[in-house]
Amino acid sequence: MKVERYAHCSHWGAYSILVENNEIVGIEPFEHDPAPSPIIDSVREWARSDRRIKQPMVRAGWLKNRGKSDRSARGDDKFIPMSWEDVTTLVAEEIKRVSSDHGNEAIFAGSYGWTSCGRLHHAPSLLKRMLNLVGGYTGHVDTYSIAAGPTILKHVLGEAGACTGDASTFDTIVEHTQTLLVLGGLTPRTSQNEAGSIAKHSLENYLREIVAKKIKVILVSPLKDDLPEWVNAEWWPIRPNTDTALMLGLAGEILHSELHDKEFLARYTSGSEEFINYLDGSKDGTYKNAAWASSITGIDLVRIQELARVLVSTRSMLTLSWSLQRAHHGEQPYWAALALAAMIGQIGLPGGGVGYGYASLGGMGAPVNLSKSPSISQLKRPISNFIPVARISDMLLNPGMAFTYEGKEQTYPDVRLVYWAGGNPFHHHQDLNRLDAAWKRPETIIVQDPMFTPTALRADILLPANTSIERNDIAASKRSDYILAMHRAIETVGDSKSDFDIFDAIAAKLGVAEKFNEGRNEIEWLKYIYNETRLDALSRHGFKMPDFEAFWQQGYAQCPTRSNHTYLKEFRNSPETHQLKTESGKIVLDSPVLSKLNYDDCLSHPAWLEPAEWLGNAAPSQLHLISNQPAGRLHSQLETGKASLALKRNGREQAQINKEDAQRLNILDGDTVKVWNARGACLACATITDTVSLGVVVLPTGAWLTTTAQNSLDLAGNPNILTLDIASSKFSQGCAAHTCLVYVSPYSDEAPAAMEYYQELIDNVSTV
Ligand SMILES: Nc1nc2c(c(=O)[nH]1)N[C@H]1C(S)=C(S)[C@@H](COP(=O)(O)OP(=O)(O)OC[C@H]3O[C@@H](n4cnc5c(=O)[nH]c(N)nc54)[C@H](O)[C@@H]3O)O[C@H]1N2
Ligand SMILES: Nc1nc2c(c(=O)[nH]1)N[C@H]1C(S)=C(S)[C@@H](COP(=O)(O)OP(=O)(O)OC[C@H]3O[C@@H](n4cnc5c(=O)[nH]c(N)nc54)[C@H](O)[C@@H]3O)O[C@H]1N2
Ligand SMILES: [Mo]
Repeated sequence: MKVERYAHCSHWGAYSILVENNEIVGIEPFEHDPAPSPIIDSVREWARSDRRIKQPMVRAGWLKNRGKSDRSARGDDKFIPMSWEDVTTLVAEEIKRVSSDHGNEAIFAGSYGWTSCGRLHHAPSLLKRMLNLVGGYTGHVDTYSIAAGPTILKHVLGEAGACTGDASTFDTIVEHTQTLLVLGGLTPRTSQNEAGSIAKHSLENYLREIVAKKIKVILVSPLKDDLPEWVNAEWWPIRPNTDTALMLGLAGEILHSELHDKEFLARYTSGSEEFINYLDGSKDGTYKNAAWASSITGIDLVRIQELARVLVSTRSMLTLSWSLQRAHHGEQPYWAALALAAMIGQIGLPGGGVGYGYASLGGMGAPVNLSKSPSISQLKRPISNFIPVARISDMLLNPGMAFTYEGKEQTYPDVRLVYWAGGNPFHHHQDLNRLDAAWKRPETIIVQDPMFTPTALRADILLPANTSIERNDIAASKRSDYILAMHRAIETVGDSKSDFDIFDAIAAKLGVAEKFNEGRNEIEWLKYIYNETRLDALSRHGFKMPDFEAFWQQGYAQCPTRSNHTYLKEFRNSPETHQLKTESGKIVLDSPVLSKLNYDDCLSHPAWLEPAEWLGNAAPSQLHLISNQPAGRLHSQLETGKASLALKRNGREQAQINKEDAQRLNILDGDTVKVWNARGACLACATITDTVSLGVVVLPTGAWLTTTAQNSLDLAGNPNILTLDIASSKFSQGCAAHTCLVYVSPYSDEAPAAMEYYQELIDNVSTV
């Protein structure tokens, strides 16, 4: 049998799949990728996983009573196999019933999740497209990745671009920056992935240039390996969630030494007087100086004083990871960094100022793609109901309750039908025991996913989508310079179908198939969306991309990009003609709008506000939990793939803990530990290290929630059984996952193996 090669791509990069007799026999990285991600080797797992949903199924109790079923049985009831013909009829009837009895706002299709990187079979977009043809749905705003950050930046910079890929590019930093203050990290761990694909993983090359140029790098993070060791950064282990105090302390020191750029503040900012009144203590009696910052952050006072001088006397750049705003009061570090950069006065100069999210995704800081990203339209939504994405449990538990977002009052709809396609809320949401209770509320839950995820286990109707390697698609991202072909490499697994075909079949039952598919099949759609991008590149940028056939055969095409970009350069050159879209047309350091709103959790200026849970209010044996992104997988995807398994110990996730804390808590390296608090508990394997700061435990996300029936102890190590489900603030309502205290103790009881136990959970609900 001949080995065939298929060009393919995922969020973690491009690769070729080698196939012999419908079996994947090898994976080869994309030839132009300087640092391919090991996650590509996990891809073959999709084809042969025991965790695939092999056919459409409906929960027995739901089938009997439909919308009036006993919802507490979700997760325990057996599933009954069903044909595609019958199951799509059921789904269409349910959509029609809920829409006519309760209105379309009772259908929740916010359906957050990363799904596949393909732009045609993009499950959440196709779900919205289908529902928009029959009256719409309740959707969501923002993402779990970023909510507090972009919400405050929109308000104080007039746009969120500085944290979504439009900040100054790395090439200008490498060339001009002398001091690089990294808050959070710049790590290949997170830059492996990019939403929609990444062809060239370039972070490492930029970091090598930073080292070669002898740029001074300071890493402020609870984790030393948030920067590769060879960068030789100075590591400042900070108490989690206290970066705002550090930056205000730096600003206060600069003010005290009269080193602040008064001209910059006057010409380019509004509200600097009020902000300075806060810094120097005129407002609240506390000078925000190095001593004050040191007492909150745990960072040495002299270091802070010295850095304040270095930031103003050299070309300095501040970078903040997205993680900093995924926290209670997550607006504050982003706004405080902007205010500090304004005091320094280098915003808009090459290599100076502040940027957000570098390396949080692989394309952040890389040249920006200028062409239109290929996509299938979601069409126009007839209704406008929405929730902030991370308020899903709040919505399900409190129909009709009021909430605020960006200063405006809204209400939670009374949702009866939840349709989730391409996301895994029992991975991504906080306080999963609370979500589990909220999840019992809706009358019907439909889940469309290739895998029997913890969310799928808790569904009424299961629609098995196939994976990207079983269909044709196109990958593209506005932060990547290539469009990549995703060739179908193997036959579809079991009775699964492509997302497009599933929605097309339901659309037919709803009587809107022609509008849904516009008469195009898969390959015709791919040609159509590719050509839109190609024409756009030519007409707007004079950039020639190959025709579809040439692109499809070669497997990739380059797009026009912009490099050497300095954020706010035009504004700096001419603030009058390049006014920002803010209340003042300038950078806002004190906001009359926020002042009027009078929130206690987002004041009119950047401010240090204690988070709900942090080391400053912890009991002596409590630790701050950092649930960061897993190195060996994308979220919960491919948890049993090669790259993910390589980082588990004894079949569980590793909880990294400082050796002094471990000693104090009687924990030995390799011990099974219970990580717990009042919200929940999970098991993990302790890894003892000195690269995690004191008082901190690191447990990455993505282990599949594997709870035992007896005590709902999660055997796998999913940190979201522990995290706090509160909003970042009333202003942004974002996810606050990085604000969480826990206890860690040795666990000596007998504990089942996590992955085997998960398989039992699947078997328990399957009749076949
Ligand atoms: N504690 C804590 N929690 C967090 C975070 C944190 O830092 N700490 N981070 C948050 C962040 S930033 C994010 S983005 C979220 C991520 O949360 P999610 O995006 O929900 O996580 P994924 O595991 O990527 O889920 C994608 C789902 O899509 C399915 N899928 C893959 N391909 C296809 C397909 O072709 N079709 C269909 N229909 N489905 C497909 C996968 O099997 C998987 O179940 O997690 C958030 N949760
Ligand atoms: N391998 C892999 N890469 C991924 C993903 C994945 O699942 N796997 N997910 C992708 C997604 S969707 C997103 S949104 C991005 C997220 O990108 P990030 O938000 O940048 O990633 P995190 O891993 O959550 O956090 C990065 C580091 O921030 C530090 N940190 C946490 N809290 C604080 C704090 O209060 N102060 C300071 N100074 N540091 C803190 C932690 O030490 C942590 O390791 O990652 C993307 N990249
Ligand atoms: Mo994310």
